[in-house]
Amino acid sequence: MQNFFEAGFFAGNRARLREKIGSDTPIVVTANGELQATSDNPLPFRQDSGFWYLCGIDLPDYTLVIGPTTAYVIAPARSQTMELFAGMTAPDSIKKQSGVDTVLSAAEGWSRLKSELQKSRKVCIQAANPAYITHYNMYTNPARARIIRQMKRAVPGLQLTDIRPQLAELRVVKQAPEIATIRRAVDITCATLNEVQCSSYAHEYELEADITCGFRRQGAAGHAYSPIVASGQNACTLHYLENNARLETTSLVLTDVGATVSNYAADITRTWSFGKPSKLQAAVFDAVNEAVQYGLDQLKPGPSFYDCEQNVRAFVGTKLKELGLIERADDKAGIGQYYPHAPHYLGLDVHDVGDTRQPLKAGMVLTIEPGIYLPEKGIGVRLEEDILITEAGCEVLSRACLRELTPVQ
Ligand SMILES: [Mn+2]
Repeated sequence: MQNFFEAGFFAGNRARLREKIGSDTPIVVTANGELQATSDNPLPFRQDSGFWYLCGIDLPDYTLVIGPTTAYVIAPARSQTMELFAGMTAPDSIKKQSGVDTVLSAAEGWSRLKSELQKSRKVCIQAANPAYITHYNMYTNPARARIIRQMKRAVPGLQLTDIRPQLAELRVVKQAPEIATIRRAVDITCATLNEVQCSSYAHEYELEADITCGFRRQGAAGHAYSPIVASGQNACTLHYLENNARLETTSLVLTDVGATVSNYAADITRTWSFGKPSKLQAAVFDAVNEAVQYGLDQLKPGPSFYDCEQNVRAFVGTKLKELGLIERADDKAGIGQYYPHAPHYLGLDVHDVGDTRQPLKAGMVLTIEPGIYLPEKGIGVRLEEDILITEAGCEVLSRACLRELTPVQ
């Protein structure tokens, strides 16, 4: 798979971040650590997106220090046994990938960083998430909290500045190599979905297996997030992940999947029918399909993503009223019940960073994903397109993917 990222991309990101922060305070950013799955077996490693954006190193436990003029990388301390199992990473490959010329051992790097922090008394960091995010019912990677503790212990009274907002401002507008990479991930996802939509299956997991196969066969690293293959009523559980049910010809099937390439995500949803759709299934599909088109007409530089999304919601309201599901088209609570989504950008994180209230700008990548869910009828329809904002309006990156209720078999 072609790698679109050269050292200059990461060096540019470091320079832009330094400029945005507007001070000489050292910036210290840590890689993620490995998380345990079972005994000595880790979960698949996923790099911290902010760390990757600044140096392109895809390995655990490295530390990046960006000083006022130069940067250096601190390698993790590893026992000989660990190196035997995990393999050594040559400093040269790290220099080449990141464009950072200095790679220091753990001992040397930490002693240098400590003396720099003792002088500056201040450090810029990506603030740590809480260890457990109650809203998501999810533990977070402890690497950021760990490095913050380590620095505070080394330099009592150290002042921390959170750089996540500045980093998000940079990350939300995509550069050429990022757009090329997202395009690749989206193309792979489209080609795979087109294949599976024109095949027949007896179970959700068979469909999932062919999607996974399609992604890997075309060189993607895998799924950007856990794939959702949900038929009938299951489609009304927005993050249904079991993917185990039998596929009935009377049910619609919803797939929400995205390949990942160089850590960038695609995120495409299609809903289709294996048999002849019922009148209601067809009507709900048409309503959602029209909402997609309505959304695409809104997206251009100028208005905020949030405002565009509000307009799509209002449009879905008129459709829900036509379907007889709500009495007033402006019934916000009613719309929210059928259409519970929040808008999101797309990038290194599938729900990427960036303020949705700022005006849209060329280079932003986002998705539009209207859906209507009727659990009592066993119908869930969602359609999701990946979109690049351009000077002239927008480009639907996922346009190659069929968006039909009954794809030709
Ligand atoms: Mn999405």
